[in-house]
Amino acid sequence: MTDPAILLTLDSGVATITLNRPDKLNSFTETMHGELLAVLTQLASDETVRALLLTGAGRGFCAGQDLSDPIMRTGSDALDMGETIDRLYNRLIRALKALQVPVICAVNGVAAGAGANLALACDIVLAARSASFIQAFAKIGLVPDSGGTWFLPRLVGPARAMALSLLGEKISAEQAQQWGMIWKVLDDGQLMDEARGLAQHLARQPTKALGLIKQALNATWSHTLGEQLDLERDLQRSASKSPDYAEGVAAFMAKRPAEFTGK
Ligand code: T3D
Repeated sequence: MTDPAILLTLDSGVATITLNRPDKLNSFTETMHGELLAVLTQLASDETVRALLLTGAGRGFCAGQDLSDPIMRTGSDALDMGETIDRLYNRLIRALKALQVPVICAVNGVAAGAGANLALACDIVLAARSASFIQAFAKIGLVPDSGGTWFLPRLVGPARAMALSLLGEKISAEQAQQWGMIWKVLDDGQLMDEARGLAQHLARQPTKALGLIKQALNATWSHTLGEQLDLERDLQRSASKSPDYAEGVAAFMAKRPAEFTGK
């Protein structure tokens, strides 16, 4: 029996997904896509889940597409990468970005190609000091996908996004942090403890409000200031009607820690 390509654990409101093809640096096969999408779909409708942590097994985070997978039939008429991008990678990134709960990525090793962009699609990205990021696409005659041409320029600016994409150069986790591509670099031995701690912290916060914050910040890129002010008004109206807002104010006034339910 083959090992599952995706491992899922659920604990105290935190879902942890581990990409689990360590001997291939957790690169994507069609099977892994199917398992990951199924898990994300399951989590999206599970109200007990209040934070998601994504990481990889072994020494890599994810090396993008498994170049030996049959769907990569190079030179064959049957190959329609537009179709596989639509059906697999675009669905994955859309499903991940649609999650209302905070998504933390713990990049435990190399993140290449679609693996790098999968990490960038997450809300808070932590990386081990030994990890690295590579827009590997141009090296094999492809174009960055999985949202890379959308995330990268917004995170690091157009000059760095262009050079990283055209050169396919590996950058270190520290460089990625200095450029604002990721949130934090941690010593390798501390990465998972910190990532779990962060996920557990977020799982105790006002989940509904966090979802609305994500909605606001994700919408900002295509909005004028006027549109964003209107959106903030609408989201604040919604947040202010939540039980967690009532609890937050009550706890503040009573000088006690808030006990948010996520509602
Ligand atoms: O279908 C579609 O829609 C297409 C979508 C495409 C999206 C993409 O992601 S395209 C980009 C694909 N990814 C790459 O081009 C990256 C290829 N890998 C590498 O460049 C290097 O492996 C790394 C820089 C990531 C890591 O280098 P290193 O030296 O640390 O490790 P390694 O020795 O190269 O790899 C370790 C093993 O993993 C090795 O297997 P072996 O020899 O021990 O049996 C290697 O072949 C395997 N591996 C690594 N990446 C992939 C892979 N096997 C299949 N596909 C991979 N992407």
